[in-house]
Amino acid sequence: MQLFYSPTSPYARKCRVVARERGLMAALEEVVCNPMEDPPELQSKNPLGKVPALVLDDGTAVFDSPVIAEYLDGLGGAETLIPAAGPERFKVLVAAALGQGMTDAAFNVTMEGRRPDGESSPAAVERWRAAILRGLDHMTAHIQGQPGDLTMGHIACGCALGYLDLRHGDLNWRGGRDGLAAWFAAFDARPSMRETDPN
Ligand SMILES: N[C@@H](CCC(=O)N[C@@H](CS)C(=O)NCC(=O)O)C(=O)O
Repeated sequence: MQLFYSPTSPYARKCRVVARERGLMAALEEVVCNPMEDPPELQSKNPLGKVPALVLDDGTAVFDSPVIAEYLDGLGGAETLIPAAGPERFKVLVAAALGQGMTDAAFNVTMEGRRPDGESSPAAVERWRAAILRGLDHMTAHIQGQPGDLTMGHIACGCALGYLDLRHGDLNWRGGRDGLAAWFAAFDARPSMRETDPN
C-alpha cells in the first residue's frame, strides 16, 4: 500500500499514527507530496486532490482520513482502535469526530491567514477559533472517558492538539487545561507520535 501524505498535514498524521500503532509499517510505503502543487499522481487517485490518500496494492484508492484510519485499523490485530459495536463504538466515533472537526476549524484558520490582504474574513476566523476553544473544553471533559487507553478518539484528538502546537501556539490551548495538557504530554511521547512529528 502507498499513503500519500505531507509532513505537516494533521489529517495524514492521524493515519500515519494509526498505521504505526497497528503494526502495519512493513506493508505501507509513505509517499511525500504537496497537495498545493497539484501533483498528478495524487489527483489521479484522489479526485479531491487532498492528502492523505491511501492506494491499495490493487490500485483502489481510499480517502478521506477517517475512512483511511478505519481501513488501516481493520488490518491490524483483534484489539481495534474503534470498538465493533455498542455504546463504546459511538463514544470513540464521537471523540474522533471532535478531533476531526477541531482540525478542520484550525486548518481553516491557517488557510484564512494565507489569503491576500483584504480577502480574509475576521468574522469567520473568530467563529472557527470559538469552535476550537469549545472543542478543547469538551475534549478536557471527555478524553479520560474513552473506553481503553488508546482509541481512534485519542489519536484524532491528539493529532488535533499537535496541529494546534504546530500552527496556533497563540491560542495557548494548555492554559487552564492542566488535565488535557498532561494527557497530551503522555500521548505525544508515544513512538508513533515522535516518528510523525512535523517539527
Ligand atoms: N477531510 C479531509 C481533509 C484533508 C485535507 O484538507 N488535507 C489538506 C492538507 S492538511 C489538503 O490536502 N489540502 C489540499 C487542498 O485543499 O487542495 C480528510 O480528513 O482527509
